[in-house]
Amino acid sequence: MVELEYIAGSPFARAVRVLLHELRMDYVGREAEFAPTPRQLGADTPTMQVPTLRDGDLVLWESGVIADYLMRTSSSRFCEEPRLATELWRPNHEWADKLLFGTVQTFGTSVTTISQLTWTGVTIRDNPHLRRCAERANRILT
Ligand SMILES: N[C@@H](CCC(=O)N[C@@H](CS)C(=O)NCC(=O)O)C(=O)O
Repeated sequence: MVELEYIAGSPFARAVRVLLHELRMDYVGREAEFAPTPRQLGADTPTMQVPTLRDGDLVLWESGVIADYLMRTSSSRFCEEPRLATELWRPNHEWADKLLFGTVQTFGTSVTTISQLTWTGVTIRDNPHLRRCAERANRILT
């Protein structure tokens, strides 16, 4: 069974958990219970981030790579209605799907940058880059 390391507030990990649910895949979730140090989070990966997926000896990080792997290796949901796409990008909508996916990832990066810096005492009020992140997140949503 695959194992997923995650934290509850991570939008990247949430996307992978939603996909695991949609694929009807059982998994062992390893949720960090307190704000861990970067060294503890994603300790087996170069990015030191979550989500991290383990499937036997295989360790994967980056939510998009994990999603791609799960969709290609799982067959559990593809005969059920409504059918799921079998790949991350629909063949006839490749560029639109890639743009949408990249934009959602950028939204996640913007909001997690704001929250992680806010936890360390740097707020949107103090910091022009965080204001830009907030503006970007807002624009993506509208
Ligand atoms: N591009 C990565 C982003 C993952 C990410 O930003 N994870 C955050 C949680 S939302 C994290 O692990 N932060 C801990 C840290 O940076 O130390 C992905 O898609 O998986």
